[in-house]
Amino acid sequence: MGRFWSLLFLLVPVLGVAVFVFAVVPGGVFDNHWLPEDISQHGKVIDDLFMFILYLTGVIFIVTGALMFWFCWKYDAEKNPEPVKFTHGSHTLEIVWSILPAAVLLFIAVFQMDAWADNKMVYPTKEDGSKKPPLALVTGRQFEWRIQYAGPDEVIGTEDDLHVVNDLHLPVNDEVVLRVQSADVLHSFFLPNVRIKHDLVPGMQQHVWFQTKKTGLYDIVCAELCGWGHYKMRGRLIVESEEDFEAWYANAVQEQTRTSHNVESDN
Ligand SMILES: [Cu+2]
Repeated sequence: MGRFWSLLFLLVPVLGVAVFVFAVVPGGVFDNHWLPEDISQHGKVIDDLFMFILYLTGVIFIVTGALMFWFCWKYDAEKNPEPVKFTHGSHTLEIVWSILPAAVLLFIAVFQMDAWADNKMVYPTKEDGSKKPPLALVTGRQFEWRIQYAGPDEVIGTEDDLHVVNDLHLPVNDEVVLRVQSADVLHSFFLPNVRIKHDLVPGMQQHVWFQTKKTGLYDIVCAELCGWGHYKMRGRLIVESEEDFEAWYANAVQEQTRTSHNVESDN
């Protein structure tokens, strides 16, 4: 019976690695079902860190799985009639397996510092050195994304703001700052293709910034279970050329003015 359990244990690392391989092989069962396409300037740094940690933990996972299999196989009770001798532990071993993971974690902490500082600490500035104002305010609420563009005066909350729901249009290649907030519960503003994921905490005004490098239609996802309708909290990120963005913006402003005039005349 011990042999059966040994082989079952061996299945864990074998299947784990197989699933990973299937996921990365293009044209395979899952057809490159791994990280979504990266369309941001800073994405490579994040992906490299991710892969580094994946390979590191992957090696430990395989070695641990193989060792567990080997011990189960070798010390099967049916094949080893001699009873086990228990010891009260080994100080040396305990020190080694405490220091090794601590050193690895410390290494990762130091290794990722530059990536964190470059992408999260250095707030974008204008040419004159002043802080770049947010292009729009994104509000997560049960269960949609409210987007409010600051407009020509670059101030959010004024008359010239443009209000949109679920569709975030952005100009490509521009460094974009967004102010993000929640109107009710915890949400997480997730742009998978831009490698941005930011928790929205009620009562907090926060900023995210990034620079895209490719036009196209991408997803906005909520990455925090926020209630019964969480699944439908899906928006669209439309990255377009400067001209297309300007054209869309002018058109949307016109549309907004027209509908608000209709509402006024209805009253
Ligand atoms: Cu949600």
